[in-house]
Amino acid sequence: MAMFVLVLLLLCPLHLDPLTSALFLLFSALDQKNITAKPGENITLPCRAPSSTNITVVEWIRPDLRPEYVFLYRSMQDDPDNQHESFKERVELEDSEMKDGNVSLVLRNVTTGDRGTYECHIVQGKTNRSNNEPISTIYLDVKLGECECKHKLIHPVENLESRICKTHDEPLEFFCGVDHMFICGSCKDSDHKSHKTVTVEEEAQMKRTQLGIDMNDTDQMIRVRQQKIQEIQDSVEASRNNAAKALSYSMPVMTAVVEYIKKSQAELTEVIETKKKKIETEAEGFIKELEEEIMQIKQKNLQEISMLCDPDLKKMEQHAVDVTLDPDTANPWLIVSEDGKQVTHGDRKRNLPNKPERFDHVLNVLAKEGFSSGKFYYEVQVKEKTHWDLGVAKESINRKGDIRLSPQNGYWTILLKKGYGFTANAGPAINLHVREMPQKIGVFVDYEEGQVSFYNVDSRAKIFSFTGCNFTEKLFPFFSPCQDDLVICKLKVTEKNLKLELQRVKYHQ
Ligand SMILES: *C1O[C@H](CO)[C@@H](O)[C@H](O)[C@H]1NC(C)=O
Ligand SMILES: *[C@@H]1O[C@H](CO)[C@@H](O)[C@H](O)[C@H]1NC(C)=O
Ligand SMILES: *[C@@H]1O[C@H](CO)[C@@H](O)[C@H](O)[C@H]1NC(C)=O
Ligand SMILES: *[C@@H]1O[C@H](CO)[C@@H](O)[C@H](O)[C@H]1NC(C)=O
Ligand SMILES: *[C@@H]1O[C@H](CO)[C@@H](O)[C@H](O)[C@H]1NC(C)=O
Ligand SMILES: *[C@@H]1O[C@H](CO)[C@@H](O)[C@H](O)[C@H]1NC(C)=O
Ligand SMILES: *[C@@H]1O[C@H](CO)[C@@H](O)[C@H](O)[C@H]1NC(C)=O
Ligand SMILES: *[C@@H]1O[C@H](CO)[C@@H](O)[C@H](O)[C@H]1NC(C)=O
Repeated sequence: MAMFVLVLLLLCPLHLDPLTSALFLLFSALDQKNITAKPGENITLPCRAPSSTNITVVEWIRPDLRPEYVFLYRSMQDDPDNQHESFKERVELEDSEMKDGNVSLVLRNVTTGDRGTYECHIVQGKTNRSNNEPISTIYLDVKLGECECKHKLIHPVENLESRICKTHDEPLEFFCGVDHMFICGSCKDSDHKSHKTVTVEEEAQMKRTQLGIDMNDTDQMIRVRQQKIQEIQDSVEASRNNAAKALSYSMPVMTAVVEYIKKSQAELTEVIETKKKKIETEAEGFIKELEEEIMQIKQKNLQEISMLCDPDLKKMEQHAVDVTLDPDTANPWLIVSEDGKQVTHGDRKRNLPNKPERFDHVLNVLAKEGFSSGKFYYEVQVKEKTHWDLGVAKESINRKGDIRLSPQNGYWTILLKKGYGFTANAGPAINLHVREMPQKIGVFVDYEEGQVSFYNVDSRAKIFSFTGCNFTEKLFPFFSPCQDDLVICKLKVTEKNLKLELQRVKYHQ
């Protein structure tokens, strides 16, 4: 970069042109034609052939340039192919017909680079080229305006020394294209004789041109990139606009959609809630109705059951028999009343003969009447008693020692026992649930059906039934008052039953 600036400074016309003008003053042309011109002028380099006949070749050359041709005419036409670049489009013969051997050359738009010696060569007819001396030599000097004062010319240049050849003390007027250095006229004619050299002005011009191209290229590249940036910015802007547009279009739509969905959701929720509530209310109503119906059905059932109870028990009562206790079977601690209707736990064990039919250990007693067919019914008062057994037993039961009451052992009984509750002795005991403790127990037996049923006489409700029994022996009413007493109720016994009973008693005895 520094180098570049230096070259620029060095080549800047403002500094150079006074220099070159000064150089012109320092130089003195030799024996030749001198022409002086100002830059931008059109000039004519005069040349006339010795005769006007058959000019076949015209060469205007600058011996210091490569290629050296300033202008070339041959084969009946201009030949620009070998022409030095700097003269292209700027030169032409003054008289294209070369009348009178007039081969003067017009040089347009003179530049300081045109300064130099020009030689005019011609070939006429069949003349031999070996002796081709120039027919005209012209030294062209290009001067800038009025700057001819030495003092004035030197002054603007600060370091003139750096522009003076160290070897020859001559101005560095040329640039050697081979060694890439500034040289003076003497250098040019000696060390650099075979080198291609150009004037400082030419070099400057070239550099300027090159620089222009480079700058043009750089400018172009910058321009391309700026254009790209602009395009991208435009595209971004377009995209931004599009996005904004899309947003501005879509936002209200999306908002509307969201609003719609929210509204729909709310509506749906409400509908569902309403439906749910309606169904719940309906269900509650139904359930209430059904529960009421259940209650009614239950009440009806209860009524029906209690109504049913009545005729049932009534039927049983038709089979009432007169039952009397058999003192011969009573445990020695028990006392049977005179009429055989009551059994009481005595305060002492009586001394009685141990008959086979007597319970010797357990506080039991049987009735005198045994039944081996038909149906019979009797009632026992258990009011306020806390411990008793009641039911029927078959004749062949064991009456000695401890006894376990169960159908397997020939007993079909129920038991109330303080601390144990109300149970049926059905092998494994079955707990009996009653609303209130019965005051009077009704016992009904259907021998053929194999049924023994117990009733609460006052509530006319069945307490328990042994069913499906296989009776094969005579059955006797069975009582166990424990530490208390039991009373057999007096029932209205039909004539028929009385007769039956008598038969049974007879049979028993
Ligand atoms: C060319 O010129 C030389 C010397 O001037 C002469 O000897 C020679 O014959 C010439 N050639 C022709 C073809 O004219
Ligand atoms: C050309 O100019 C130089 C220097 O100014 C001078 O020495 C020389 O005599 C001039 N030649 C003619 C032909 O005028
Ligand atoms: C030089 O010649 C060209 C072409 O003939 C013309 O256009 C131009 O004006 C001339 N320049 C000067 C300074 O006379
Ligand atoms: C050459 O020709 C041109 C144009 O015809 C003319 O103006 C000029 O004076 C001629 N030069 C000579 C030296 O005859
Ligand atoms: C003359 O040459 C200069 C420098 O090379 C250039 O800027 C200018 O345009 C040229 N003028 C003509 C009329 O060709
Ligand atoms: C010149 O050219 C003409 C026609 O081209 C020709 O007839 C004539 O002989 C030539 N003269 C010389 C001296 O060559
Ligand atoms: C620079 O570019 C412009 C336009 O592309 C063109 O007209 C001009 O001749 C160029 N200059 C150089 C020195 O290449
Ligand atoms: C009842 O018992 C008797 C005698 O044990 C037997 O022969 C009869 O098959 C039993 N009947 C039923 C239905 O169990």
